[in-house]
Amino acid sequence: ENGQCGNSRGALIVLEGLDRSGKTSQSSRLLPYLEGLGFPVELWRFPDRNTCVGEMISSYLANKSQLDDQTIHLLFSANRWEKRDCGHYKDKNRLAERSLMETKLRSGTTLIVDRYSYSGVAFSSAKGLDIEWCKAPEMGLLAPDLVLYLDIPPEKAAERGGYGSERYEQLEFQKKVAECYKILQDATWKTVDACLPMEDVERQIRESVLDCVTTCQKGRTLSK
Ligand code: DGP
Ligand code: NA
Ligand code: NA
Repeated sequence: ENGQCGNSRGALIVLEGLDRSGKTSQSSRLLPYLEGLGFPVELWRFPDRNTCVGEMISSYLANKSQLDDQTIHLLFSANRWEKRDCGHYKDKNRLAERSLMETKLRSGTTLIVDRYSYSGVAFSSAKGLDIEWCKAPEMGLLAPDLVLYLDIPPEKAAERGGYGSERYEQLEFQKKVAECYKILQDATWKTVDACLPMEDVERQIRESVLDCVTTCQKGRTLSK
């Protein structure tokens, strides 16, 4: 009875947090949980490195290419836009086959998304870019129903198995990102203490998500 019916739509659930905050583990644990309850659900992530834009982002993150801060900001944003949905894309065969966000949600599929616009604004404004300028290209993307912020002190995150070699995985920079995230919190946010044992984090996430998915099924419209 949890499946799609009538006007019901899927929920757009976003996980945010610093690198090594546990988003990726928690989102992959959330997937089988919701599936087990009978909800149609998919796990997405941004950046999506599989598109042409995503390949440029990936190369930048690996320090294999250099781009100025504004340019990479707009590419991250474009990577979200290309996965959104747009009526006129449907006429173009190449894109028609892609499953895009709005179509998925309308058809009743819940999306768990590992990073979204908040990463876009937090990571770029941490470099010193104007926050309003950073927000502008995100406007018009689908608004999440729930943002789960996995809260962890940057020092603690850095201790977790160490960072990889990607561009942003440095303690001093992550401290700035954490400050920027704090400014962005809004009514859709649920902050979860990511320092708790994994099972406790998981339990809190499950509770909030179940609430959200149930509300969305009752026919809340998609907002932008
Ligand atoms: P991930 O694949 O989740 O490890 O993300 C790769 C890195 O890119 C990570 O350090 C966070 C950062 N990032 C994710 N989204 C954005 C974005 O929209 N803008 C910027 N500037 N950085 C982002
Ligand atoms: Na990362
Ligand atoms: Na991640």
